[in-house]
Amino acid sequence: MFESLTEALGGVFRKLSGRGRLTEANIDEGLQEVRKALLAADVNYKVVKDFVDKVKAKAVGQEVLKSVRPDQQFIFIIQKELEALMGPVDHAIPPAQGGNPAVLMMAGLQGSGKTTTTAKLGKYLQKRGRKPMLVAADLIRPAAIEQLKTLGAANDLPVYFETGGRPVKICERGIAKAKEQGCDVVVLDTQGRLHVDREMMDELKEIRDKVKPHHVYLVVDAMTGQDAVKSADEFNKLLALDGVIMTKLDGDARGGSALSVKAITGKPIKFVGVGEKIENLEEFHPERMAGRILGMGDVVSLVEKAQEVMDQDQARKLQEKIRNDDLSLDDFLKQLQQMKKMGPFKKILEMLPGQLGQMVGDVDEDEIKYAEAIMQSMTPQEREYPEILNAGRRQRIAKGCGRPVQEVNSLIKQFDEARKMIRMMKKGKFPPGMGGPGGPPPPGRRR
Ligand SMILES: Nc1nc2c(ncn2[C@@H]2O[C@H](COP(=O)(O)OP(=O)(O)OP(=O)(O)O)[C@@H](O)[C@H]2O)c(=O)[nH]1
Ligand SMILES: [Mg+2]
Repeated sequence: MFESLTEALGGVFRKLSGRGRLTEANIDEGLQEVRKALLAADVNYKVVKDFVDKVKAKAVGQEVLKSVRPDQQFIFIIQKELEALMGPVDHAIPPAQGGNPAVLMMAGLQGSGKTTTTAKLGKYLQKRGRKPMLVAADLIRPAAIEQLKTLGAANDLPVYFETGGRPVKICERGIAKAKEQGCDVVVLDTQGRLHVDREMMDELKEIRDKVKPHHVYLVVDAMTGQDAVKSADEFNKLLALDGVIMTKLDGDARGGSALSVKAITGKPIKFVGVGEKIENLEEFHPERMAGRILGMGDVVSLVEKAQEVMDQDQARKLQEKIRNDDLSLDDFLKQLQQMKKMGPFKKILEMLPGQLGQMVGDVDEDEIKYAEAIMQSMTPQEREYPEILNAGRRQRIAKGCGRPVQEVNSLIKQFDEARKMIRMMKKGKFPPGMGGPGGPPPPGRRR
């Protein structure tokens, strides 16, 4: 997602970086490329035109600062405009009032991800101390109720359902039930059709008018590209949406729809779905997304993710060990296992800023699995004191995990090197390219 856009923009910036200053001519040339890159990423053409005009107006009127390179200046303007294009976003979910739960209504076309997102949002809220109740109000698709019940049961989320009847009544009774049980937020799952049609819209409007949800969210599938934007516009006109939840951003969608939704509908993306699992729902932050598009990485999300899965206690112990210089292979293994909880490595690395992300960009998931297997074939003593790993022990480990002994050797070597690097960093000597106090700045790929 966004890789080709990032690549293309990187090319534009590299070209500009050789110029002395921003002139109208080189701005035009750069913008021409930006325009092409955005269109290729499937951004709506009207949005592209507007965007380019705005960037140009800002860039041309810009005081040329001596200390700032033209490419940096250009990137800064584009970053700010990208943020403005997608934001601002308020993720707040209203609180319960006078014992009445907040009500969130989902709407969207068939297969966009409403039911999955209903459960994800329930989990998201539960993690933040809310007491959600999910309501199965899709009476059209035969398996819809079962699907939500299963998701609820697997994730400790109560689900209100009836086997037949009118969705609007089911929603009303579901909300009453939620109130009775002390739930403070209700998420309504509704039916979806292949296209925006009269019957679906009448039903959704009826629910909206009678139930008066605090927020109506449209769930759209990023993979459907500009169609997602078009349907968002139609839904918005009929339902007056509060926000959009874009799903399947983990797929190979080009991402243009994420850049177009707000400009076309006036409603921001509030959350994004990044996988099929219940925890794969993230708040949408335009400034982070803009950073990611520009190849500067989404370090903030990465840190948040790490904090969510890392065992704080273990992290503290690890810091302690690094300080005392007694890092063992056991710590290495634990670290690897914690990292694995953050999700596929490829996804993690995508969030790192340009150069760093590319440097480690081709990690093989299998290699990581093998490394884990090798370390698990060691005895606790061997992991604690890697020095004792002689040839005989290495042979045994290789047999134990079914990997060639060379692989065992290279893992031990890597560990040694990591240890050396940590020692160097502790002494204030940073390895090339990693910056560090007083050292040269990292050779940014894009800036
Ligand atoms: N990869 C990926 N798959 C998703 C995501 N969100 C939903 N899905 C998948 O998309 C498919 C459809 O999701 P549903 O939640 O059933 O969609 P729906 O909108 O309720 O569909 P209908 O009830 O038929 O209208 C399922 O296979 C989900 O697992 C996402 O963010 N990433
Ligand atoms: Mg559904």
